[in-house]
Amino acid sequence: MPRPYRDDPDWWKDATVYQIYPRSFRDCDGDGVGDIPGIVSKLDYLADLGIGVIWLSPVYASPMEDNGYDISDYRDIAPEFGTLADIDRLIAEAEKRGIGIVMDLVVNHTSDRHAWFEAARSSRDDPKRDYYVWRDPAPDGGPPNGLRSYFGGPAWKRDEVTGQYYLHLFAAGQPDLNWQNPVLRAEIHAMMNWWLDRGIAGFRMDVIDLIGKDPDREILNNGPRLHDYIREMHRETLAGRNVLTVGETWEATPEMGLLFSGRDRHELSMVFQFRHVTSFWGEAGKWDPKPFDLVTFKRALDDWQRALASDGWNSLFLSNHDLPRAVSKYGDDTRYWRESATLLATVNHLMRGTPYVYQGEEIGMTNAGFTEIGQYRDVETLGLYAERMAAGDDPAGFLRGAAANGRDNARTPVQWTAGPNAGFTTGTPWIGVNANHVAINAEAQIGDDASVLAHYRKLIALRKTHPVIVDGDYRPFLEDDPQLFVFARNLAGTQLVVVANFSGEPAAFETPSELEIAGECLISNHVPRDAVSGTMRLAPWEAFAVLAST
Ligand code: TEU
Repeated sequence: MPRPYRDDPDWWKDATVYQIYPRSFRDCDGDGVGDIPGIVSKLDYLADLGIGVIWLSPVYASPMEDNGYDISDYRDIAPEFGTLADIDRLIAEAEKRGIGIVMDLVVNHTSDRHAWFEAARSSRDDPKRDYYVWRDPAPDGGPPNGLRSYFGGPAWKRDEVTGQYYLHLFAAGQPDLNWQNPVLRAEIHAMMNWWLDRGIAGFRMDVIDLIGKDPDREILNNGPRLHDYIREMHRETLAGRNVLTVGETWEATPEMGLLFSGRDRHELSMVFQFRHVTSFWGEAGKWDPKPFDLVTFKRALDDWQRALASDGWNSLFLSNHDLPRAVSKYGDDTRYWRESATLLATVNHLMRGTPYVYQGEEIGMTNAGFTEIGQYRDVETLGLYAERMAAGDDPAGFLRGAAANGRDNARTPVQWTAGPNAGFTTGTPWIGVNANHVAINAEAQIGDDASVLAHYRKLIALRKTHPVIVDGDYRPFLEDDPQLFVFARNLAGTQLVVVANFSGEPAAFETPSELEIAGECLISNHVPRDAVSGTMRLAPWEAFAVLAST
């Protein structure tokens, strides 16, 4: 099959992206850690699912303080994951199946073991010193200002050799790069071109909205020169190559989304926005979750749909390696597990944008169910736990927050079979396997037409055969309804109506007159429905989509 991304500059609009967190995907050599040969061994499974792109979380050389988001060599692979030859084989084998590989570009920071940082910290006069952000101590000898690390504690660490502090917005082993330095920027561009020349299909850009930061004014996201840097990056690396780029932008507003992804902006294909996620974080952030409410959730998504209606492009995702499992967060992972997992997929895949599936989501994997701090491996969870306990917080309260929103929820091994370690490894897994793998696993769902997996396969196939799913405009209905998620997509004489009962209770849906149609049931997780009309009685977590000519 030809590479889908060679000719059409917008090829990524009808593709579905599958995210792999390599450490937890599949282990081939029995060391308990997933690896690149493990990914190659599952390419047929992924091709069968129908995805067009794999976004690979970092596989580069790394001390693994943050599972590879701390890179010590951008041009090498971590030995536990494999070799450069393995990645070349992955690119080639994926390409044979019409799948492009998108690499994770982590350039807000490196590892403190990167050769650049080792040189930089060696003396104040080293030519690489300015690749990082160094400041003198405050008059009292403490950190230069009050910036905090996202992983707990101050964002500055004093380096004994030179007596200055360096900035680390994440772990102390993740020093921030200084994007104000043009030589550093040129190094990054060269590295990106080196990867692009290897035949990858694009980049997912880690915390890219932080690179324009002004640490002295404590401006982090969306700093003054952010768009200049991205446009320069585009000019130097992406221009003329039909690749997919998606920026991780926690603080982007819908208006900023248009700046990042607008047609003539020459920046990115799309960004990940997080308002539908952070709307349910409390005062103390993710560790203090707020109850879900559908009206707020719909508003967050609809605002982005509206803002990017005629220019720019949305990414559509409900989960990733930093978030809890979607079915546990937004659905019901016990009584209505299958229904709610398929409802969430239906809604996510049928909005306007490129859908993302996080590994295991397609089989309805649930949160980890960890109850003790010793089960966690995540640097963020452990860092914040230490910080909160030192401040005298209640450990049980923290553990409740971590069980709801901690990053390890999404990092338990992919459940391939009902067998030992869910078929992930023959060794000892680096993090606990969810006990529910005996019921929830890929093997049990392959060949079952009523499975969550079959539902994903169907949704992914539908976007390839129905242009209205890719190009149709989006119109929300019943925006204030706390139970129903309803929208229409329209394109040149066709209308697609999507109706979802986002609750464990039956619902009565009074069809608005604009949505009265009779046609074909494209997908359903309950009884098939080929019309939308009158008062419809919906089952708990029922979702369906009807397509008709208008
Ligand atoms: O995530 C950025 C990020 O901001 C989240 O870790 C976030 O800070 C946190 O969940 C909020 O509580 C990216 C990667 O996706 C993540 O895995 C990395 O740890 C992080 O950047 C550093 O590279």
